[in-house]
Amino acid sequence: CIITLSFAQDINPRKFPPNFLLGVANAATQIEGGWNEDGKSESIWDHFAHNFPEKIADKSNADIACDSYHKYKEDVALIKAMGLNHYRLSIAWTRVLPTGRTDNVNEAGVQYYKNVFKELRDNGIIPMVTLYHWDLPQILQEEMGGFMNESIADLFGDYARFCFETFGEDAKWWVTINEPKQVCQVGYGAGRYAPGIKSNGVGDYVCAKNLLLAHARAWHIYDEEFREKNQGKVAIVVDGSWAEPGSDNEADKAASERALHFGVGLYGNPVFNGDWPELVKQRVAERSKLEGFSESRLPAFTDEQIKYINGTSDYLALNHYSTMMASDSEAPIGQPSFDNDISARSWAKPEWTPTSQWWFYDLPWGLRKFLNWLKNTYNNPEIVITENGYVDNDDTLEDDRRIHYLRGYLSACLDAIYEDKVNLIGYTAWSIMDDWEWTGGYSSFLGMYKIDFKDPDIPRIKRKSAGYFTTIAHNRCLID
Ligand code: BGP
Repeated sequence: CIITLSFAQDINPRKFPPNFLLGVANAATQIEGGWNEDGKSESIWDHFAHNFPEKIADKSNADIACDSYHKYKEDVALIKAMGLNHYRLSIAWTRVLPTGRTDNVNEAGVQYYKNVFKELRDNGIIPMVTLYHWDLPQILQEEMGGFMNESIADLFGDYARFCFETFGEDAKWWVTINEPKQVCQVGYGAGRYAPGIKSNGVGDYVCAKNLLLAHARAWHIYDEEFREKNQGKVAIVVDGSWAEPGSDNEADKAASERALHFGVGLYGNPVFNGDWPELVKQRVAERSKLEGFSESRLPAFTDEQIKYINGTSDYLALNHYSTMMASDSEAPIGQPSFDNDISARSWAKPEWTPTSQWWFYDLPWGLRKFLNWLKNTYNNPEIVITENGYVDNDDTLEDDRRIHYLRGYLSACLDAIYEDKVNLIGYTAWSIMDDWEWTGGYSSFLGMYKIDFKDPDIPRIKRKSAGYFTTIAHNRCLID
């Protein structure tokens, strides 16, 4: 990577393309703290952690978290020192619009984000802003059922317009909704995430439809009212593991396709190709019929809605952490659920080396296959990896396992760019520092900086991986 001539990347496939976004990501609930400070209201995750602590691994909450509400300057300084040119953060709906509606603006909350954007601007760091990283105002959940109600589309649209208007000069990269699969399938289907609604394969899909309408509403608002002036881009984040077929037989290959189309396709297909994936439509309809439902548990879109949603992601934003194996397994009829609709047993191959978490594998070839699948399935979109990182269950500073992971996954990105011609334009690591990991609380570690949550000063402490990522960012080249 010492070659610095302008044609460097032609002859050095370890160098990142000139405008490649290289950064780190985080989300309001997970880092900010100040959960009820200066007029912020309660979000569904505040409520969930306060009222059902037994659902959080260490019974913790995000009341203080990394205290970034007060320490944002320190965070930006770290990002700058690492040589990164891009930071993905989220706005807490509850901080700027405590009632969830635009008739009640919290000026102190708005000022906080203005300060963060100014800090980023002064340090030459490009913000990528997520509007919804899971923190619905609790009041909207209580008053209208959150994503189970179609009118969430208008409310989310109003919130999005408010943010585009208020922060649009600073932020050109927008993400509407982070990981809809987790919002709907885990929040409104399985009930393990806030708001904790268990609905057995019904709410999963009602939520998915309303969420896509909400996303599309925000995209159209940007397109019609702000694009010309601000020249930005708006996308939805899809997430998933790569589903490696358990064997070469056709049934396992079909199981892998099912896992991918139910996982990413449920949200990617309507947005990039129009409508739900065909195999998802067929499968949920068949199973619903056998289960005695009068119609499919997957609500249909009208032709108008299909048109409205199609084409509403200016790039494909992908969160990806791991690979799992998918093999065919027929789920019993009579127990409706999203997982039973997929009917693919997910597990690992015996030859894969386990990591600290049962579900987590360091298999960079999975990312490369996934990127190629997305390229082929969604007509070669621009792709930004909006999250990727190593989950540890111990908080060691000597995090060689994280370095190994980062090296492999970044290398897979470069192979995808130069060898497979995937239109990958950015990579965002999760994360700069340990944070509050939802139901994982403070016992799941993903940071390149450790946070000492027990110390009242909540210091950021450098791990070995921070040094590694800094060298890469400064050289804009993958170092072995
Ligand atoms: C994603 C979320 C992030 C972050 C991350 C952690 O699902 O968007 O907010 O929590 O997961 O990863 P993991 O689930 O691998 O611990």
